[in-house]
Amino acid sequence: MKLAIALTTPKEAFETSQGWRLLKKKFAIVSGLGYDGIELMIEDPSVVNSEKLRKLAQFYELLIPAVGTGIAYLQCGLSFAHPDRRERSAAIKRVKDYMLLASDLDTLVIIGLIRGKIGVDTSYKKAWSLVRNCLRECSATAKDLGVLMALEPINRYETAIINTVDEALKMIEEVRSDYVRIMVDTFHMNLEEASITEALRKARKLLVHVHVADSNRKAPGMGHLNFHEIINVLNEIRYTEFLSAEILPKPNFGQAARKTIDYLKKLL
Ligand code: LER
Ligand code: MN
Repeated sequence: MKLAIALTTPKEAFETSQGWRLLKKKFAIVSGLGYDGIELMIEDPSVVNSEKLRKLAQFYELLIPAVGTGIAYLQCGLSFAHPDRRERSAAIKRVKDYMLLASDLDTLVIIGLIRGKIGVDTSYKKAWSLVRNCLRECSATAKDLGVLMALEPINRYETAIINTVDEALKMIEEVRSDYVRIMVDTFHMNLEEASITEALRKARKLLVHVHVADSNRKAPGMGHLNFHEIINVLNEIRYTEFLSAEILPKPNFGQAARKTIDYLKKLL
């Protein structure tokens, strides 16, 4: 398994030279600590110069295992479950833009919070079908570009649509595309799964990415999750992709990144 850390990139990182300098500093920290990759949470992929970003990653010998899309929901309200068709089209357009960027960077696109929440006047069934239809539409582009989408179960306090691996597998079965796979996040699993190890075994065939965070969203080792057991099961199911730390930058990004790699390296 390879290790990465997720980095939230502000828009300025791609729009101003000062922002780009700060981004470079983060790449230098992550590379210096010995990580294999850096996952990038990006608000608007259309402002990113993918060639420049690819070269930056290459310079620091970092892979980009995934592009995170949640900020497009948090900052711009873009969502697959939006009751308004035009809003859903905007979310689909944004995900297609993410896929274009992902194709240039040779990476996958996370479908996490961007699927949205159930609207006040929408039933669970309706929201489910809205998300399914949007995923179907996006999967045609995913196929054309050869880019995978990684559907992430998220805990109930952030969305009611797809909280568990079982629900993600059901959605993927209904979408019927080889380009929609599953990823998990240990923080969400801790809140939603009856057994984290059994859920990982169920996800095995379609598992393409793993977010790691402890029970409190802090660096692994700072809460009460059993990472020894989690890594054992990931080895058992022959998962060889990334463990990507999506953690609170506490007390700061550099120290949280150091704690994570020090802790996980001993378990790998
Ligand atoms: C949000 O809690 C999360 O885990 C993100 O990866 C979803 O976009
Ligand atoms: Mn996550």
